[in-house]
Amino acid sequence: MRWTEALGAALPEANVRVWPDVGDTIDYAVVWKPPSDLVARLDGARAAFNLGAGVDALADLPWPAGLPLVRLVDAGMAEQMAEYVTYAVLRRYREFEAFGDSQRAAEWRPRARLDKSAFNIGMLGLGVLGTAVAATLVSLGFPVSGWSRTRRQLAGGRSFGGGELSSFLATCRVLVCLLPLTKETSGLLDRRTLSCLPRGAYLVNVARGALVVDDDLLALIDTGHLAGAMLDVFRDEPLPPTHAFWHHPRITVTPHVSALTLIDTSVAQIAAKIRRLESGLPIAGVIDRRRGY
Ligand code: NDP
Ligand code: OXD
Repeated sequence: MRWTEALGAALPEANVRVWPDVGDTIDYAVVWKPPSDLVARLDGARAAFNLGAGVDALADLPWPAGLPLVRLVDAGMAEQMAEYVTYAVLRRYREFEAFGDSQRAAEWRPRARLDKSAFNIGMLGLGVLGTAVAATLVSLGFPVSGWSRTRRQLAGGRSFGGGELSSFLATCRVLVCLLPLTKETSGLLDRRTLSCLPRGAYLVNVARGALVVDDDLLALIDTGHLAGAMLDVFRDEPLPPTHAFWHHPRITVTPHVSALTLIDTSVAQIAAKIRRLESGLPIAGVIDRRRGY
């Protein structure tokens, strides 16, 4: 198994075991959607490492009090996210969907250039990934604004804090969602909030499906308030074959691939953190269980 081999190679002194054959003592756990039986065995462990940036699947499990839960920090995902979102934004800004419609009708229809200075991209979430994506879009000349719990510095863009969501949304021609899924953010993108976007706005969701209320999104696209959406994440994954998103002409679906967990980079990050913990040093990426991310 690639993960076990990579961990063994990065930590030759470690005894790497695969659940459920993990013996009686676990010092460190490396998990993705762990079963509660495993979590219940972690009394005495020194840390649990999640094989992803999002930790929503760790909520509501019986973690020992005080056990540090550690997420991946970038680990090669920021570059992938920037690629995916740049594609979505350029496709919208350069109107490739409209050219596709023209091609299907065999119509030669040049379109005037859109005013880039008025084509604002809004980042919901200005963390590790949101900030990296914003920087790429700024480098392409797009005006970018961002919303986060606490107001962040956004180089070349305007930043909004928690209570300013509707003012932030009103600025976005494209809204890119890179928020963690928590009790506070679940269902955040519903009819009320999505209606704060200007008419013709476009949604890119690369965070978690449950941030969006599916029926509200569909209704707002069907009434023409929103132009469409590019969705990489869904409430149920795989997206059920009968779901309306699959066949909607203004929705693009990808199968949770916007930023894949890269084995070697992730293992290197985890191994480096284990070494720091063993030396009594602090590490980045320990989640705040109360906040949920
Ligand atoms: P970070 O923890 O670095 O950033 C989270 C951002 O969201 C922060 O800016 C934070 O605000 C903001 N935020 C959190 N809660 C709220 C809230 N209630 N109101 C306003 N802002 C809030 O996470 P990452 O950037 O590393 O990752 C973001 C998410 O992307 C992950 O949680 C995961 O779900 C998703 N993801 C998806 C992948 C995919 O393949 N589709 C791959 C990787 C990640 P503040 O700065 O104030 O703390
Ligand atoms: C992640 C993911 O959170 O892959 O890292 O979705």
